[in-house]
Amino acid sequence: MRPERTEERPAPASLPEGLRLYAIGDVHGCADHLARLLQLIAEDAATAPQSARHLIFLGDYVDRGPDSRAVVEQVRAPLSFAAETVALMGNHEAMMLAALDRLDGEESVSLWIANGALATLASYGADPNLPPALWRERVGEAHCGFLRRLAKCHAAGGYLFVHAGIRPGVPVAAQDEEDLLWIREPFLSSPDDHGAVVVHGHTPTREPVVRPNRIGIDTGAVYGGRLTALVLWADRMRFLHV
Ligand SMILES: [Mn+2]
Repeated sequence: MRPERTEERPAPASLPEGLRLYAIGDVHGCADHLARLLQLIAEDAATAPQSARHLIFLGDYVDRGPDSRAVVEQVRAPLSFAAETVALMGNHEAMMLAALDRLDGEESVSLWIANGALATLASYGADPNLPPALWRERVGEAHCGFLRRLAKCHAAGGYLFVHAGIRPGVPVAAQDEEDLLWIREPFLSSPDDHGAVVVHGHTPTREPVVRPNRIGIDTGAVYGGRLTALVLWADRMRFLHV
């Protein structure tokens, strides 16, 4: 699909002057999409040379798609156009870590396998028939440590960035980690003002969803859709798609 840079439009919240923020939705092993999207972001960033550029990955780097290892590598790599990069944890990273650590024994392994782990294991050259302790060896301490240290949410200006969403009516500081990584309803249809506009991935839609209280940008790259970045600055926004 052809790369697209949408027209700028009013945003539902604002960022401090001089800050330009890029948020990237669920990648799921689509390393080629990510490389093309980062190129598009670099081109967009060049149009705002005076701004500080921050990059936020919304999680779900692994599973289902062709090259999870390469995606994790790309997310870890410092990017010349971004002064700061924040990588959030998705439920797929949580499942992967639980399986590698065998937190709930066999159950955590079968949950991960049922959610696209075979593609991830293949990308790391790990044999799914061998015990998970050996998978962890293939993934390596650098990647395991990186995944373990991923943040669960990030706030900037009038926005809150999180993988899945938040539980309506619960203050951000009191949110359950499970909700931040997994929630769909009642978050998705909630009309509540959450105190910040929630920017999230996790629930794929054909086009980004823009509501007064949330912006969803998982456009299902791994299901044949596009990979999307949301660009935010001042009280404006646009999307980049590949
Ligand atoms: Mn997810």
